[in-house]
Parts: sequence; C-alpha cells; structure tokens
Amino acid sequence: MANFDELLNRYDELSRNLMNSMKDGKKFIVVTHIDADGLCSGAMTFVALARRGATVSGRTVPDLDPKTIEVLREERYDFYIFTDLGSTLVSELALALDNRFLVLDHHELPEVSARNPAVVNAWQYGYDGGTEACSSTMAYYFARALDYSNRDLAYLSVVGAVADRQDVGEGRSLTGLNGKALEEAQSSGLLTVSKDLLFYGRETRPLHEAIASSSSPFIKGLSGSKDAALAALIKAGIRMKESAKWRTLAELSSEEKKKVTEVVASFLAPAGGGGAEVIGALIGDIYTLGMEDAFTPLRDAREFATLLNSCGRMGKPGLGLSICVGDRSDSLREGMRLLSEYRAEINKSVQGILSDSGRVEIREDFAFVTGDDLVDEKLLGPVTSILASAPQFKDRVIVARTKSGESELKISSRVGDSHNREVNLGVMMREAAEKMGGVGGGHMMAAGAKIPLSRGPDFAKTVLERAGV
Ligand SMILES: [Mn+2]
Repeated sequence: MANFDELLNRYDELSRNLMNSMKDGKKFIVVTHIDADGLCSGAMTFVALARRGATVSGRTVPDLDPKTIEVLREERYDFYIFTDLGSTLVSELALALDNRFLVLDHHELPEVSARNPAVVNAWQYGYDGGTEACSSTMAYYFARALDYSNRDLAYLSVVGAVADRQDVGEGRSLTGLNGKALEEAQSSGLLTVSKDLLFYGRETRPLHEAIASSSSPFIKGLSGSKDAALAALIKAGIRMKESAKWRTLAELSSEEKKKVTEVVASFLAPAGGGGAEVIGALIGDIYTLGMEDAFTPLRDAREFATLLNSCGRMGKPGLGLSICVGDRSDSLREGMRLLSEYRAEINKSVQGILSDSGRVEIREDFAFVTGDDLVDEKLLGPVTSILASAPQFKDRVIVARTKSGESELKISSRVGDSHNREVNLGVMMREAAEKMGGVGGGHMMAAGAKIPLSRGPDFAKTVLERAGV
C-alpha cells in the first residue's frame, strides 16, 4: 500500500532539520545521474536549496561508485544530497560521509539500505519505483517540503517520469506518485494533458519523419522510411507544408489527425482485423509545457526528456542541468545541436546491429547483442531500448554489451515490448554482475551492469542460469 502522507511527513522532518544548516552558510552539494530523470531531479533539488539561500553546488556523475564517493568526500562539503543514485551504496556513503548525506531515489534497494534513515526511496513508501515514481517526483516532494512555492517545479517530475518510461498507465498515463505530481503540475498552469497521436517529435519534426521514426509500435512499410511515409500521407490528401516549411503533428487540425490515424492504421492492420487495439496504441496522453516556445523540443515532455538525455549521453550533462534550471538561450541552442547528433549516432548503432547477424546470439528467449567497437558505451542504454521494440527482438529479453574503456564491459538489458515471461532484470543484473566482480542493478524491465571485460562469456552463462532457461 502506498503511503503518501508518511512520505510527506518524512520530508517535512528532513526539511526542518536541514533548514538551519542552510541559513548557517554550510556548503551543500547535489550529486545526480546524467540521464534525464537524474538531471530533472538534481535541478529541482538544486533550485529548492538555492531558493532557501543555501550555498549549493551541482554535480553530475555517470555512475556512483566507491572511487567517486572518495573524490566527493575529499572535497569536504558539509552536506551531500544524491538524487537518482546511491540506493545500493548506502553503507559506502555512510562510511565516507557519516550522517552528512541524503539519498532521494527510486531504484530497487537492498533491505539494509531501506532501513537507513538517510535514504528516501519510493519503494519504502509502497510505490513501485519502476512505474509509479521517478527520482524527479521524489525530488519534487522534497522541494515542496522545503517551500510550498516550489510547486512551480512540478512539470519537471513529468519530464523525469516520461524519460524513465513510467508513462505506462492506461493510455500512456502517469500513475502512483507521478500521477499526483502531474496533477500539481496541471494546477500550477504550466502543463496541460491532452489525448493525441503519440508520434515522437510532435512539436519539432516534419510529420512524415515523426511517423517514420516510430519504433513502438513498429509500422511495417512506414517505420524507417521517410519517403514511404511522405507518399502515403500525400496520397491521403494531407497538406504537408505550410509555405516552405514542413508541418508538424502539433500543427494539424483534428480532422487531419483523424486522416493520419487512418493511414497508419491501414499499414498496421492491412487485413482490417484487430484494428482497434493497434490504433489504441497510437493514441495517448500528451504532456505539453505551454510556457515553452512552439517548435522547440521543450514544449513536449517526451521531447524535453530526449533533449536532456542527449546532453547527458553526448558528454554535456551540465548543459542539461542549465536547461532544467531555466536557461533558454545558449544552452538550449547547444542542446538542440547535441540532440540531432545524438539521434544520428543512435541510428547508426541500431542499424549496425540490425544489419549484422554476427552481432546477435539467440538463446531461448534471450538475445545477446555484441556492440563492441560499434556502440558508444554512453549510448548503449538508448540503443538497447530501441532494439526492444524491433520486430526481431520484441518477444525476447535483450542483453547488450559494449566495451567500456580498455578492461571493462558495459551491459544493458531490456525486456522486449511483447515479451511475456516474468523476469526481474534489476535483480538478475545485480546478482550476475556481483558474481563476476562487477556492479549491476536497475529496474524490472530495464537494468544494466559493469563487469571486467574477460568475464563477458561467463556473465551471459550466469544470466541464462538465473533465468532458468
Ligand atoms: Mn531515474
């Protein structure tokens, strides 16, 4: 059972305790993960402390490990707040920082961490951290406890939640704690929800490109082919350009959107059967940030999330943090440039894997993908997510690897979109990685690990054993 009031009480107590040190000029640091949920949660925590007049720095890290904890300790801050990471390293944190830290998180956590008072994690309060609460939402309620006026930050919870693919309620809605934060974002007037076609890039991409980029659902005959999508839309009588500029999904009238739905449905269910269900998958909740300029990726929460992920994965997480705290000039322009580079780079990696059967080994319902010397380690997660909806992988569990530096392997795993056997990847990755002398963890449907390079084959074997296949 979810216990919302208990969570709020915990935050009230924490904020009372922290308030004095903020006034005393104590040095705070917020340490967060480089992905979009990490950036949103870190930014909200940072802003909330700064608004209280605290002396606060922000830092992003790709992973928290004992080495990083040691570096942070040596920098001698008075108080450390970790967002979107730290739940599995609580004993290490306590050893290095005594009681001068706080973890706000939603990743699955071992019992010993759950009992530590320095940890505030969605799971402790009965929320499923994989689907009902992201770190951004956890950070939002912390910010709100510090000052109720921080309600204006609620929209960042929505960005974090869709970024972590928690929009898995009916019709792509947000549920649990995320659903509550969403309501607050709506009542603050900064975000609206509407039911519409879900194609990614609704505010910024030409319509035919948005449709061609759809990987979930995969539309045979349209996915991956801009030309085919353009031809089909023109044939249906959709006006594709406004003067010289390609029109976006957000610009279409509802009549035109109906036509688009019919066109796409004819490709998804050519025989006319089972249409309602597939069409249902095309439509869902759209989260629009009305205060952002039209034609920027910040106006749609899902595009905002991808922009932030591209900053993080292309090595500029600080830029993502500036955008989250409100910079809309240079940071946004640079962010948009990174976004297009990021898309190109991911596309190259996905195509490289799909076109080389030597990189894929099928074992029962598992697909082991080797991305060595093709996939950049920072892009392995998003690449694996896209593979999870490709026709040849969607019924399987994908375990992808690529080299990390000279001596390590990075592993990313996803449950395919239509795979239906019960499997908990978070636990599986953690246990298998630990057995190989590495680290791992994550969520039920998406998890990762880092292990010594030489243990790659043993790791795959262990995963199969644990899966009992
Ligand atoms: Mn997260």
